Amino acid sequence: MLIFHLNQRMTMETQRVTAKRSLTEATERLLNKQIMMEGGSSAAYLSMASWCEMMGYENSAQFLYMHSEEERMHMLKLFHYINDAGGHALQPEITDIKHNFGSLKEVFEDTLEHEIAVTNAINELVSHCYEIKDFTTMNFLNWFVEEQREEETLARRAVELFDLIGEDGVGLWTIDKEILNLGKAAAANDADQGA
Ligand code: OFO
Repeated sequence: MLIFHLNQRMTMETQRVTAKRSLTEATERLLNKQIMMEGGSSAAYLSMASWCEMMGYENSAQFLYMHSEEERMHMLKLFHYINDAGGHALQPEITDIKHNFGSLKEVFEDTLEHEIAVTNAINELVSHCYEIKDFTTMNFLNWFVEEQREEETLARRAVELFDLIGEDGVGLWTIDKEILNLGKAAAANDADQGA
């Protein structure tokens, strides 16, 4: 019985490997690279959240824990797309996580830098799809294009708070509070748009 199941499974796997598909190997590779980036974002924000919590920046920690979950959701979106298109989504190995930060401002400057890098990577991916006329994947990636526009703006607004409010006196306390407000406003906006 076990042999029958194994044979059946092997037949299915062979069929899966040989089934025709429109997704090219190059696109699959690039999508897997993007999985690594989204997984890296999730891990980086989790590490930032932990540092903020440890330092007593409770609101920023909450914002970053939420953001880490969101990035994991982005990674899973790519997993399902690749597998549904006949490819194989690969769990990325994530290393080189930054655990310590010089200040709260540094956390959000790193976030902004990271979001800009992700936007550039998504744009590269879209441009590749356009060149090879893979409009199906390009259409799927449009969601990420829009998401990056919002996330880059959100990170920029967070960094701006430091100059706007100033860090002296109750400044840092206020910034910490306002950062969570920014996050909540963005989440409400996403919910309105059904994202
Ligand atoms: Fe995945 O949205 Fe930003 O990085």
